[in-house]
Amino acid sequence: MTEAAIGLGANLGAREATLRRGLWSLGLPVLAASSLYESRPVETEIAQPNYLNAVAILLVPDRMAPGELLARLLETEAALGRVRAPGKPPRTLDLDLLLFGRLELARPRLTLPHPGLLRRRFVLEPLLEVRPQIQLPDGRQVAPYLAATRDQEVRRVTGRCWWWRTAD
Ligand code: PH2
Ligand code: MG
Ligand code: MG
Repeated sequence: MTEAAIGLGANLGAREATLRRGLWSLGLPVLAASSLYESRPVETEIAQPNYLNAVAILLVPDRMAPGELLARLLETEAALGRVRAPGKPPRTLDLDLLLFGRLELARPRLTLPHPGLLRRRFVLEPLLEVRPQIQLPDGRQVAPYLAATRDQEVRRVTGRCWWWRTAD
């Protein structure tokens, strides 16, 4: 079994409900899910609504390769209404593969660790909430990188039980 970290994001529609449905739809054991965090969109030219983000740690069976997990993330995004377009437009659901055990990979469609991981506070805060001691595949601790993202405002808006509700 491998532990994978995924980033979840939504800034269109019923954001929290879509994140919850997305996480459940993956059909993999969830070892931990962070609180939900709200932030303004970063790294995009297009004016758009605030994001809700979270990070989840999934338990991936040995028979599932990282490319298969990525395919499942993309299928789930599509099933929940994601329309792909250039320029990082707003989205109902974005599921990003951040870490897959201690694997390092540089393929055209999949880079591990996720290239944006260390510079995005909306990823670092929730990741460190659920795995405060997490390391990169090369052994570096992730926690010290949080300080450099101080200028990005990220607000924790729920506790950690948001994904465990049955209301929707
Ligand atoms: N995702 C992006 C671009 N910008 N900004 C925030 N705050 N949260 C996101 O999830 C996000 C973003 C592209 O995936
Ligand atoms: Mg993303
Ligand atoms: Mg994505």
